[in-house]
Amino acid sequence: MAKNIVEKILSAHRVAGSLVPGEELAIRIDQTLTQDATGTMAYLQFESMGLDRVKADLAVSYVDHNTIQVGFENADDHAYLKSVAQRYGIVFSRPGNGICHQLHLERFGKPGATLLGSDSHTPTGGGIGMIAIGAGGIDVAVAMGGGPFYLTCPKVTRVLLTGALQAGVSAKDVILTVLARFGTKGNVGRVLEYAGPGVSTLGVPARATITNMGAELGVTTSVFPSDAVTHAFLVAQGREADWVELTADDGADYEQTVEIDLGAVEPMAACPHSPGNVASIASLAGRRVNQVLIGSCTNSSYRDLKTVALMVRGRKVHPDVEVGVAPGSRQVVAMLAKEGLLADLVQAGVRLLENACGFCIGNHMSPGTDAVSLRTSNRNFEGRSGTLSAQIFLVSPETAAAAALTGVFTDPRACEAVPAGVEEPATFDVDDSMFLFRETAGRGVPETAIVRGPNIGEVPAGKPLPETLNGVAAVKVGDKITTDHIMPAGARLKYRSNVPQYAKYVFEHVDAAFYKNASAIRDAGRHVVIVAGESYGQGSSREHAAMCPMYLGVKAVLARSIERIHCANLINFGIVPFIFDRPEDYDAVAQGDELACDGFRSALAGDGRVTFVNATRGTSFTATAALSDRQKRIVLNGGLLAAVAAGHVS
Ligand code: MIC
Ligand code: SF4
Repeated sequence: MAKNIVEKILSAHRVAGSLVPGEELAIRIDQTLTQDATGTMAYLQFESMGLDRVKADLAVSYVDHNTIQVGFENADDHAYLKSVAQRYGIVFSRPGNGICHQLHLERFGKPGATLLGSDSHTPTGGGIGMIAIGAGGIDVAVAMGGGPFYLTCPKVTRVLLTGALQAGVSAKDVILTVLARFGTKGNVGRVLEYAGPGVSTLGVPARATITNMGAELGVTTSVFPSDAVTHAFLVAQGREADWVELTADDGADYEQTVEIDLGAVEPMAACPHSPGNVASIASLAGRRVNQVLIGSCTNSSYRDLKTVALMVRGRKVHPDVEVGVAPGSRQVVAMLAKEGLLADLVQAGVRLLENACGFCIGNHMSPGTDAVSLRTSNRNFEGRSGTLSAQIFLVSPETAAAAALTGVFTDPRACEAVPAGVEEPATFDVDDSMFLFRETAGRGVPETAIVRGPNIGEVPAGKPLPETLNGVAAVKVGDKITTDHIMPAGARLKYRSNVPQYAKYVFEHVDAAFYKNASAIRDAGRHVVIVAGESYGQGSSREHAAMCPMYLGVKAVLARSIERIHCANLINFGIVPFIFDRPEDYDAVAQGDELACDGFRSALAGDGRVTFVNATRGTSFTATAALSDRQKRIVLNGGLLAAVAAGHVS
């Protein structure tokens, strides 16, 4: 039977379950990646599984998020991660090597393979033809140990690309166009498979920009074919042996096909405060800009930054705009330096930033009050930049550089500085010396002592689900609440390895009293309930957005809808993800309401439909947690680790 690319990779990796869209499927994972902000917890959980080494073909531990090192915390984390990597056979990417997704694409990504990463932008690997999925740290820990990854078998949408991009328009504008079409919610359980004659006009890093920001759609992942362009990229990286051709069979089936004419794509921006809030640059032209930041895992490749350097070459950045560039990897920095392009940036007045996440996660270069900041990154959630009142717009490198020069939103097609077209190099400069422990990868060095500084805490233990829910709606939030709202990063990022400390900041900018209220409810022996609107838990994969609420006594989230990765994280930490059976029942619950349910545990063991009695209002309503048998065993035990320890899931 004719297969699409998604079906080909999934069927080759299926270990259990069904390949019918909508049903539970378990797949073998070939490669894993972690980054430091999610990695410490992932490895603490891996350690608790008692294995002597990793079993996946390749496991890489990157350090790219917490590289600011104000105080001892980040450095403690790095030392812990390094020692774990050496002991268990994991490749360790030292701080300073670059951003996990850019590095993985350059040095390890393989067409046709599966990759699971504890970061929501792991789908960047789809640009090289992988099925690359973001997940919580514990799911990645299980995969590192050789266990399968469970997902809902996705529906596949074909995105047919025709034509070719105009000068000044690039991959970021394509994914912003896709976001304008699909929005950031309602795409759960879907994969986008790119196809058509336009594909061959895009280099691998451009494809990776598109699959990277597919995360903002809420899809499981996005994937491109592996073709002659992929071959050329792998040859240029000295990795020709990793290439295989991968295309959809003629007559392959898709749930849906949408067409995008690349020639009609215009320069676009995602306006505050959602990546789905897309407008054309033409409609914003002339508006003042205060800050321009170029980099992040979306747009920090050699091609992107060379384009920027050529645009500012021999010019000066506007005196009212602060401009920063953060390259994606050492390879990019070294090649820009060798070709004199770093000098072009510096001479133009650009601030050179570390090749790390930095500004993107709000722990660097927060803008001023009410500032307008143009960024090439992928998320502009309110407050993520570190400045609540800032207005963040997400744009292409070309649009960013044009604004850096003019001080206002400028359509790059009208900017004479845009170079005619920057090609991918025939050879990249390869230097893998900052990837440690490659010789012992997969085997490890068992005698390595694990380094645990005072910042390295413990994973909180989950408790079995109670028979009676004695709940209080400690907080009621609206639609599109992101994991940045639930568990802020930025200045708080350094507490990632210390749950009791980090838990103090749950909902910090949404309801500053949440920590106090939830702790009081928990300490009174009651259960904390979170009430939410649509698309709860958008954005990052950080399992702390489930782990810290669990620590504060949260037992249930009642929402209109919940996003995929966060929903899986809730289950993994013993919090039941309920969807209101009637969406209007959301309106009838207020913060502080007492929500009780007798037979809570038994109902979940059954069909998952539960009647909640609102004792405060004298009303009742039903909600359902549609869980697979495996997921039921996990929540009933109080989370994945507890379920594994009890021998109830393997
Ligand atoms: C993000 O971009 O939000 C992050 C920071 O990379 C997160 C991971 C994290 O919170 O550590 C992600 O995308 O999953
Ligand atoms: Fe790092 Fe930003 Fe990419 Fe997240 S989105 S991995 S913070 S660069």
